[in-house]
Amino acid sequence: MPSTPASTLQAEFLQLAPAQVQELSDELAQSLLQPQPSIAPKFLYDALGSKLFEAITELDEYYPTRTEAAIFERHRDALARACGTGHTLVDLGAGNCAKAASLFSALRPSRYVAVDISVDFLRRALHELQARHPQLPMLGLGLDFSNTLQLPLQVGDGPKLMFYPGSSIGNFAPEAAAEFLRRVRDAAPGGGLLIGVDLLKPVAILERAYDDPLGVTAAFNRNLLRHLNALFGTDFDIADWRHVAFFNAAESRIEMHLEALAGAVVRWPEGERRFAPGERMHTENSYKWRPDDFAGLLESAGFSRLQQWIDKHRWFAVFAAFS
Ligand code: AVJ
Repeated sequence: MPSTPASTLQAEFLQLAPAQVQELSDELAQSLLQPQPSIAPKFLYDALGSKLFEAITELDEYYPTRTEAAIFERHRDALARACGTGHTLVDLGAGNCAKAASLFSALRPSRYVAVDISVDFLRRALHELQARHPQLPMLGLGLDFSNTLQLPLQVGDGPKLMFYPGSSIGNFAPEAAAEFLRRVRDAAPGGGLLIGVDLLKPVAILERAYDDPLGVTAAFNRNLLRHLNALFGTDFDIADWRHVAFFNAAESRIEMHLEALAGAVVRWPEGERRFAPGERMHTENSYKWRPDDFAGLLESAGFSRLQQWIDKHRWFAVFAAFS
């Protein structure tokens, strides 16, 4: 009988503070009764939403993922020199874990901690990754870190490199982004942060990335309604809603909305809301930064010794920063 080598590890998995459905559904009901409801982008990520986002990252129009990957690839040695090796790599919003995995050989972490709200998707990704890296201790955390970044003891107390790629920081307005980054810093005392951020660029390029002709981003956005129906017992009819995405120059952000086509109505156990044609629900912001402004944001959150890497089109930036 073939025996498993003693050094082959099993990924550990923890689900933390599973979302309080009652609290969340009260919040949702309240929002749905506003003139212009807004729904937190975290609800885009059920298991299907995570798959649809993965499909988005393969679109020609969606430049962030491949531009960031090219920066990682091109500057892997400089990144490793800046960040050091042998730390606990904490991947915030790990998704399919591909970005972190691409840096394992350069960063040589001693431990990999993958955090994501989309628990089932993460669990599968992590088990596949563990099979490919049998010697690297891995821990999966099912956690909504938009509320808290309290990491459990299982993460260990080794030096940490926080990893927040993909410009997910773009979901936060500047003030909230600063606050979030402060929490990241507090979660890794004496450690570092490696973060990707999408940059300001011509509007046509931005809008095409968030409203692709194949309709994958539209499906990703509209899937939120399916997720809400499953979580909260709303009865959104997906056919009543269309995807809207545009660049808001005053706020320097892409906005995604769902717009009622004809009169739409949604009912839930304790209420209902009617929408006139053209009424919208705001589902996501994706802020676009100037490199200097983002450096200022990192500093205002208490980070120092900043380094940055930018692609030749100046579409995307990767920063290393230390607490
Ligand atoms: C995962 C938040 C980085 O803002 O580009 C992609 C999400 N939304 N297409 C982004 C997203 C529509 C993405 N982030």
